[in-house]
Amino acid sequence: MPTTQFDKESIKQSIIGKLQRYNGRTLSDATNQQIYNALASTVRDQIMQKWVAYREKDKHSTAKRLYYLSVEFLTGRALHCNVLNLCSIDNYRQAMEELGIDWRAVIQEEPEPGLGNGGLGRLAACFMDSLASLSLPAMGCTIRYEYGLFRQKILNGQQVEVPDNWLENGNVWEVPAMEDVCQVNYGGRVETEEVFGRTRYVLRDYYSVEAVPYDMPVAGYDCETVDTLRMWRARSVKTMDLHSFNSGDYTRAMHEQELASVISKVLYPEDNHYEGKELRLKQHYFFTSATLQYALKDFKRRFGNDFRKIPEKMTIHINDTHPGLAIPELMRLLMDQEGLGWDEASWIVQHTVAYTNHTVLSEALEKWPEDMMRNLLPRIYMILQEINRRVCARLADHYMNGTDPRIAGMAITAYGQVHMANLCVAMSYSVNGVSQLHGDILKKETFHDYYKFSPRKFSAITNGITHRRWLMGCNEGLRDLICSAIGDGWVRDPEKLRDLLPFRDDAAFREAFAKVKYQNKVAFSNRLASHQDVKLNPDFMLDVQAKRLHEYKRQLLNALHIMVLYNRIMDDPNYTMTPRAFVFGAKASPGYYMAKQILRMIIAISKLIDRSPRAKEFLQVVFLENYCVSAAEFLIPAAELSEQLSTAGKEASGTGNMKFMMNGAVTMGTMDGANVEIAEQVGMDNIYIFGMRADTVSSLYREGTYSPMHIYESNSELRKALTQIIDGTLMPENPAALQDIYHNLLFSDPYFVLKDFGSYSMAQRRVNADYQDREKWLKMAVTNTACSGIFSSDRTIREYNEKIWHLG
Ligand code: 26Q
Repeated sequence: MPTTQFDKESIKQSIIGKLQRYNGRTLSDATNQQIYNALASTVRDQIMQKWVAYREKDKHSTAKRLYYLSVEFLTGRALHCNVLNLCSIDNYRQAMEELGIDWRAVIQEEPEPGLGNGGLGRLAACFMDSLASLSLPAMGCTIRYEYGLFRQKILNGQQVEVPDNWLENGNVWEVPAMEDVCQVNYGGRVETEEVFGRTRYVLRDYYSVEAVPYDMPVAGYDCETVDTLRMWRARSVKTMDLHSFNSGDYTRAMHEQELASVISKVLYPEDNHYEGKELRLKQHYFFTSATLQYALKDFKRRFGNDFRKIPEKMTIHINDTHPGLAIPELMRLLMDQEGLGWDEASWIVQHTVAYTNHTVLSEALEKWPEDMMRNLLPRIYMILQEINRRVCARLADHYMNGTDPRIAGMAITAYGQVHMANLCVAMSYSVNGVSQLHGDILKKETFHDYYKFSPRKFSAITNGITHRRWLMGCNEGLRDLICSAIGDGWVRDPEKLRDLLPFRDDAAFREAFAKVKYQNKVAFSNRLASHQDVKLNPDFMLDVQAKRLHEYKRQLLNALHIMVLYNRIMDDPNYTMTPRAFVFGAKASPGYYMAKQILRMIIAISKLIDRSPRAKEFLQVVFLENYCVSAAEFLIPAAELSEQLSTAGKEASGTGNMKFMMNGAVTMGTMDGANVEIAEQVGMDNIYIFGMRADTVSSLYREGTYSPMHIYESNSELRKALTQIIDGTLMPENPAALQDIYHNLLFSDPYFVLKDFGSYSMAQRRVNADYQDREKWLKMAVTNTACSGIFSSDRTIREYNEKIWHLG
C-alpha cells in the first residue's frame, strides 16, 4: 500500500487542499473552525494509515484481547494528544506557523467530548492512552451519547445546565463500523423449547434496538499500536418480530421501538449517586450486550467454537458495576445462542470477567428493582435468579446454615432488588480497589464476607493518569524545563522524574520552575479573562479545588475557611497574610440540592469579597464556569496548592490529586484515597495532611456520638462564619437562601466538616507561612513533580496486566 508522507510540506499542502475541496475556501478566508477540520482530518489521515496497518496485523493475531467496558469515557479533545502521540508536534507546529495559523487557537475549536461525569470516566480515558502506548491489544467500549455532560453556566449566582450538543458540527475522529451492527432486545417473555432432550430458552414478543458502532482510534505514543474506542449508538430497527402479539403488546412494542434512539441520547449527570431509572438500565444493557455480541463474534472468527478457550483469549473488564450485566449476558449468549450448558457457561464467565470497584458510598451502589429487571430483561433476570440460587446454596453450605444473616448481605437478589456489586464480586475472577486504602476498605468492610470466602480474588491497584496529556501536553513549559535538566528518558519511563530531586537544591533550577509556574498562571488568567470576564491576579498564590461538587468532597471546608480568613482581615486592621486566589471548579448534579446550595455559597463568598476593598487586598475567590477536561488543562499547570479534602474513607482514590502533584502543586489533603500514597512518595515535609484518619471516621460513625454543636460552641471563628451563612452577610438580598447548609452542618454534619475544621485551619496557617519562604516552597513544589512518576497510568496498566489481564 502506498504510504503518504506527513512532513511539514505535505501537511501544508493537505490543509490547503482540504480547505479548497471541502469548503471552497482559501486559507485566508477560512474560519478557525474550517481550519480545525482541515488540520484534524490531516492528522486523521496519518492515524488511519497506522490504524489500517495495525488492524491488518491484529486480525491474524491469536493474542489475548481486552474489552474494557465503561459507561463513561471522558476523553477530552483529541487533536493535540494525537499529534503528540504521533511524535509529529514539531512538523505540525512549523507547518501551521508557515501558513500563518495560530495553532493554539485552532486547537480550541475542537468540541470536547464530555462523555463522562468525573473520575471514573476520565480514568477510562487515561487507561486507553496507556494501553495503546504500551502496545496492549484493547478495545474500549461505551455509549455514543448524542449529548455529553451538560455545560454549566452561572446565572444570578446559580448553576444553569445547558445541553452539550458536541456532535453538532460532526466528529472528525469517528468511523462507523457498519459490518458490526447488531440488535439488542428488550421486553417480551421467555418460552421454553425442548430440542434433542435439552431445554432451550427463547425470547418472544420482544422489541429490538439496533446498535451501531462508531470507532475512534487511540494512537499509542511513539509506537505502531492504534487501539480502538468503540462507541455504540442506538437506532430503531425497521423490522420487528410479529410473532404472537396481542394488540396491546403490539402497540407498546411499536412505541418502544420508535423510542429506541433515546437510549443513546444523553449521559446521566449523576456522579457517585445511583438512581433506579429504567432508561439508565436500558443504557447499561444496550452497550454491554452489543459489546459482548461483538466480542463473541470476534472470538469465533479467530478460534471457532472452542469456547473453553475464551478465558485464555479475552478479558472482559467492567469499570464499576454499570456493565455488570456482561455476566448474565455472556451466559445467555453461550447457552441460548451457542448451546453450552450452565456449568460450562458459568465456568467461562467466572474466568473471563474482572471487576473494578470505584466507590464505597452506599448511595452510589447500583441496585435495580427486581420488577424492572424482570420486565425489561426477562431472560437476563432468569439467569440472575439462577446465579443467585446457586450462590446462596453454596454460602449456606459454607456457613453450614441456610439462614445465616451474611447470606442476605451477599445475595444477588434480596428484598426485591438486584444487587449489582454482589453479582460482580460473586462472578468475576478479580475484584480490585483503586488505591491501597480503598482496597483495604473493600476487604474489611464493603465486601468483607466475600473476601473471607475467596481472599485471592481481591487486590488493590492504585489509579494513575497519563503523563502525556497531563504533563507533556498541558504544560509545555515544565516539560521543556524537565528535559533540559534530566533529558527525556522520563517520557518513556516517568518514574525517572525522580532524577529531578537533586535539582531541588539548585537555585537556578528552582527559579526556572517558578518562572514556568508564573507563566502558567498568566496563561490561565488570560483564559479566564476571555471566557468569564474575571481578572485573576497572577501574583496571588493560586489555591485550587477542582472536582465534582459533592458533600463528601467537602468544598464546604474550603468555603468556611475562606470566611474565617475574611473575618480575620475585616476584624483586624493590622492583619496581614499571603495574598491568595481561591479557584473552584465544580459541576453539581442537576438534582442534587445540597451540592447546588454549596455552589451558591461559594459564589456568594466570591461576591462578598469583591465588594470589600480591604478583603480584596488579600483574597480573591473565583468560580470557574464549566469545569471540564480542557479547562483542567489550563488550570492544573497554574495551581500552587491542591485541595483534596474528602472525609477519610470516602474518596476511593482521586486522580485530580495526581494531576496537580505532577504539575508541581503541593497537596492539602486528608489521609484518603491516593492522598495516602502521595504522602508516602513525597514525605510528610512536602504535603499538608490534616483531619481524622479513615479508621477514626469509621468508629465515629459506628458510635453515633458525634455532635457538631459542641464544636460550634467551642470555636468562635467557626461560629461566626456559620452565622454569616444566614445573617445576611453572604446573601444580603435573601438571607434565608442558604439556611439548609447551616442546619445541615449544625445538626447533622454527616461528613464531619466541623470536626475537621480546626485541623484544616491549622494546616492552612502553615501553608501561609511556608509560601513566604520562597526557597522552601519551591523545594516542595519540585519534590512533588519529581515524585509523581509512579502515578502515571502506564504503571497502573502494567499492574493490571501483570495481576489481572495477562495480555500479549
Ligand atoms: C450507578 C448506577 C446508576 C446511576 C449512576 C451510577 C453511578 C455513576 C457514576 C455511580 C458512580 C459513578 C461515578 C463514580 C466515580 O467517578 N468514582 C470515582 O472513580 C475514580 C476513579 O477510580 C476515583 O478516583 C474516585 O475517587 C471515585 O470517586
